[in-house]
Amino acid sequence: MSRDVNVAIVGATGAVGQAMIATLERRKFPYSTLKLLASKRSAGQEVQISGRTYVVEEAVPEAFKGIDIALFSAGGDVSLKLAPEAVKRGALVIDNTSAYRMDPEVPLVVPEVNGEDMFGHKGIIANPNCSTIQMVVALNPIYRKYGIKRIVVSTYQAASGAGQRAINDLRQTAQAILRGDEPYAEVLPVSKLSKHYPLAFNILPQIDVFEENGYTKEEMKMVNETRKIFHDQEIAVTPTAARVPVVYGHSESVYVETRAPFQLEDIKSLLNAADGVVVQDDPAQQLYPQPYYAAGQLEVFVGRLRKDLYEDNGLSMWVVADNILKGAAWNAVQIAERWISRDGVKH
Ligand code: NAP
Ligand code: 3JN
Repeated sequence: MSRDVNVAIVGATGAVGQAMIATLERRKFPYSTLKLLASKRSAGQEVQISGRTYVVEEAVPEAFKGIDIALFSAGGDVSLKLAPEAVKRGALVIDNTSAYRMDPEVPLVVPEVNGEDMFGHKGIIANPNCSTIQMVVALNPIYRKYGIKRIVVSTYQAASGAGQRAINDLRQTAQAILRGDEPYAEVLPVSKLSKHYPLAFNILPQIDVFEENGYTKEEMKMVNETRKIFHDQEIAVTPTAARVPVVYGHSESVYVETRAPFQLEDIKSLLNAADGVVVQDDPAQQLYPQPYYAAGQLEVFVGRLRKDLYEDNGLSMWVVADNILKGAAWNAVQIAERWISRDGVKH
């Protein structure tokens, strides 16, 4: 039995925070109060939501008094500092950063895949990385029936995954190149590094910083998060993450080796019946998922389904989703919806 809840959004002025506000409105989420929190810089800023004016407040511990659900997307440092403060004051925290994802005490949840895990939380529920979310939604029905031994995935990630500044960088480098000028890039591949490359008319095979093993942090998130969500440390994940000149919508080429043999038609039926999945797979009609059309949608789109030419248990597919919605804001709001519909707001 649910009742109206008091919700706070931390990082409300950011790309993900704005999408969280829009998603709460789109879903008619039953909040009785909504508190918008950001840094000191934005305190006092006014935001219009469904004809009402909200004033952004600074995110400080006292701001969580009386809050039932706090949606965090202001970066890992802010979550590490303020999520425990929100929990201490009785809030359920749904955290969009990587701060707590691999903490064994914190469930890492994609509702279509391991929704039940959320009910074991101790105050914080973590939202996975966007690239992991769309991949596991597409793989879940296959994993449940046939098991998965190995995944080889290449991502084609949109600029919006790196925030508003990266979107601006894509636009201004595209305009410069189209004018015939030398592009001046300021943000990507990683904004804290001094060396930047234009994303326009280009592909950057680096998302986040490199680790000692030669994989990037983004790639290792896909490895570790996938295993945690499926509760299966045996799955081998081989990722390559790249940034492409698309504004919204991550795409992934996914090759998977199942444990048991499968028929392709059965995989299509499973995906057609799966929660949160839309199959777009008709080569005769040139029908396949594309980020241009997935932008603004809540589902994960799957197509280009085909059996491997050499490996009997091998399957290839193309998976696309809106990285800011299913990859972040919608997954978080979906967790909040499940929480209030099953247990009310008490925890
Ligand atoms: P963004 O557009 O740069 O927004 C950052 C937000 O954080 C702004 O609202 C900013 O407020 C706020 N903020 C920054 N420092 C703060 C502080 N000290 N105290 C309180 N608020 C502070 O970034 P974004 O693209 O929305 O991403 C935000 C975070 O979400 C990322 O760092 C990441 O952890 C997470 N994220 C997750 C996924 C995913 O895959 N699930 C995808 C993208 C992002 P001001 O306006 O006041 O600066
Ligand atoms: O680059 C992308 O497409 C997704 C980026 C996600 C991101 C960006 C900055 C910090 C994350 C994340 O959610 O993994 C984080 C982080 O919290 O570590």
